[in-house]
Amino acid sequence: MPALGRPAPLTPDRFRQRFVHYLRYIRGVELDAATRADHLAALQLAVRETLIDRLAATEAAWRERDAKVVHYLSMEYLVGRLVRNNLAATSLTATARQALAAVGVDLDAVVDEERDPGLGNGGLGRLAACFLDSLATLELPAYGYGLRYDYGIFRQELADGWQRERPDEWLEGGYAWEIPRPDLTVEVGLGGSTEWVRGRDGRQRSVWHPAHRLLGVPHDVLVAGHGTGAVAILRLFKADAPDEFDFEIFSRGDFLRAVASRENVEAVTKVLYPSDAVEAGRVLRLTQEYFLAACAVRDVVERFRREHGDDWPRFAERVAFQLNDTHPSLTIAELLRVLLDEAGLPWDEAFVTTRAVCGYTNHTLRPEALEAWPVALLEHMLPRHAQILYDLNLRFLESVSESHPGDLELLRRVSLVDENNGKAFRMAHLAVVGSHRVNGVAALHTELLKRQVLPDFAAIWPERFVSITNGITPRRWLAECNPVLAAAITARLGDGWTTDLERLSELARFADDPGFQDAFLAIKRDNKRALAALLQRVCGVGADPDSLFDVHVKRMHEYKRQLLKVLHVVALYRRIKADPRRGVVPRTVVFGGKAAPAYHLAKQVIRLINGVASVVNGDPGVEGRLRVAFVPDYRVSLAEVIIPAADLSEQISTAGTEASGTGNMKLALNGALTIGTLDGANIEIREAVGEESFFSFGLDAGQAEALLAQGYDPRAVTAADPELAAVVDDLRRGVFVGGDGAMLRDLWAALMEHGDRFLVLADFRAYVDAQARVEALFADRRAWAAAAIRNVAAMGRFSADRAVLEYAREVWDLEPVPVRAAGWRARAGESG
Ligand code: 26Q
Repeated sequence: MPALGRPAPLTPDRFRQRFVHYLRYIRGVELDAATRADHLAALQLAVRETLIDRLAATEAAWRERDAKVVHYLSMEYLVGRLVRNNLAATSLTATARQALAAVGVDLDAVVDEERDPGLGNGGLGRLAACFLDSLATLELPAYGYGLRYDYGIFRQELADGWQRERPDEWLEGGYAWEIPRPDLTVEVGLGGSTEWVRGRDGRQRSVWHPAHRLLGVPHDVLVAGHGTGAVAILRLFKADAPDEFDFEIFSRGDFLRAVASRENVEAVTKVLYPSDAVEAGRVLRLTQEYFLAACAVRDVVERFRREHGDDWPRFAERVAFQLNDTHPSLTIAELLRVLLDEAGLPWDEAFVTTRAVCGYTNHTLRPEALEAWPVALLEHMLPRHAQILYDLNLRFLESVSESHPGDLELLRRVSLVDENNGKAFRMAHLAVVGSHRVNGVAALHTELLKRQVLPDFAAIWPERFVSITNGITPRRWLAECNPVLAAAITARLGDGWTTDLERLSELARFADDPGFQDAFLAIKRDNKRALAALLQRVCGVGADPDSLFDVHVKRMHEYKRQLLKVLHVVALYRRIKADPRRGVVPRTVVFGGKAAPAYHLAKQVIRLINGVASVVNGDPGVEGRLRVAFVPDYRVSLAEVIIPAADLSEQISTAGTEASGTGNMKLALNGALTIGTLDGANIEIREAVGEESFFSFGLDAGQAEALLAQGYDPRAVTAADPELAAVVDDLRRGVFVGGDGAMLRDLWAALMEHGDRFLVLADFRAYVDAQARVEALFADRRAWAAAAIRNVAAMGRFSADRAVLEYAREVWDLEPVPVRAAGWRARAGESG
């Protein structure tokens, strides 16, 4: 045990013993009969043992200091594969490699067996995972709370060029990283009614009698800090039915109903909603959101009570909650309920406490993506919470009318209840009223949030709004996914830069050093060869590693404008066809991303990309000058291969629509130059790397907004540009889908008949011109290498460590707690 002095160093020999032990006693196989899956599980368990030692040390340190702890609440976590990450964090990579080699097992092959837990959609979920990595690394006491979905984001297949969704059975065969905690199971109520009763103090209080009780069973995944002994705890709740649930009904002989009810309960964490578009308003989604909030609050309150009894004034000194978008915003109502009804606090005290502990991060400006739940639905599902929300609204509106007497319009606008379109609770308003800080995720985003989405709140509480630009963990997104580049950097800067990313700035000294340029280009070329092999394997596309690797990977969305990129590809193809001997910069265009299953236009774009790919790749006249690949099932583990191989990063959202972006940071950190609009964090990346190393183009947010407001005529824009007109006409005629003009008609119509709401046509010419500037620079290998190296050197600010430290200071008031007990230091021979 770590508490009893230094553990014996974990030698390869002892690691091998652990490995063989788990093979035999957990998997029940001997070495010679073990499969790859057995190897993976035994390896995971062997590493997990070290993480569990660290957990004990971490919790002891928190307890000893009586530390404040932040609880990050998110419906999504995209943690990715963990073997490589956890080996690196515990300094056990070399030990494990030797240990496995000694029994004839290749570590890299085992690592490749691991599945991605797809418990998220995209950026918001991956951000949560990066933040846990940083919290652990910075020794900031943290829990992540989430749901343990049986089915994560669907697996994407292609059938005739169309997206087809397949269930993601990520738990099949077990998930060795998780530690079930049935002893910490919590109870969650749902439905039923409320009743007024007179308390002993003579006051009337509301008592909730839920109709149903569900259980939340925690499953913990430990997130190891790098260069420290600390871990963060990712606690995922699985919905379960209490035993008596079906037993009562069962004993009445109604077996089928019993099964049905149990299944209804378990359905709550059955599947992740695969959408940040279209959906919403769904009962099951609201149930999921409440389930997360209720499990988290119960877990935190129980721990607080064990340690501090009912010393509620101390609650806000020990606890912070961070709401990852409005999805967990019922946390505010649930905490109020517990403090009022269970702790018996007066309203003002309950509210001041709730607001002091909660912080809200907004991730979207799109009005259709702002959550609003029908009042009737919430009253039915959570009658006591509905009461509390009405009380809260009343007090809030009273305070507003005191400071703005007579302004009824203002009251209508800021109310927690939208009275316009069939009464609904506005979750963003709840999150702002119930939090002491509200943050946007990039400077522009926060400005637009204050100006467009929540202007009245920004006027009432200007000090409540702060901007915290997103970041990414350089451990996963450089050290692990691009180890040779990382080693080249370490050779120049020494180590330590992965936990102090600003030190990358020292790399600028080597930008004009031909030796480092050659090394950089050779590493990039190797990464491109690895990606080319993958493209051959999964897409049947042969790519030349010397071509420009042009990468557009992210969720499929109109506002992200994959369509603009395809139209550019069509233009390039037309140029080659028009002038077959034309000298061009050879280019490989790589797309990847999932479309929400109900998102028709996004699915049409996937079909178009695949149509263009098959025509272009199948045309012998192109002679390798242009290749197009759509990589199916884009996910964290594929990102780790694609991103290190990119030359050019496509960040081309309509200005004012992408809150921040984080793929933009990952690509730039791996030495891709960016072609991008002045949107989200692109603006800050451009500022950091300098205008000459960033290919910006197109309308800015103000211009885009103005153009759409004043009315814009896509047909006139198209008619005025012959190349664009020809490209759009190819789309209309179905040239890339076998001449079927009907198939992608809606896509064409979105541009030409429905106003081109994302300004694809408006930005087309500027985009094509910017691509010409890209080609000119790419043709000069040394100039490109110098720019790309400067680009990497400028990425220090985009570490998730910086972002998390800003939250700790400006939102959570959280201090690190050193955890040094478990012999964490990387030394000769390494120790565990
Ligand atoms: C809401 C209601 C019902 C069902 C689903 C949802 C839902 C699910 C996922 C709403 C939104 C999301 C995901 C949003 C997201 O990923 N946003 C991205 O967050 C990143 C991290 O801040 C930013 O970098 C991106 O700009 C932003 O698009």
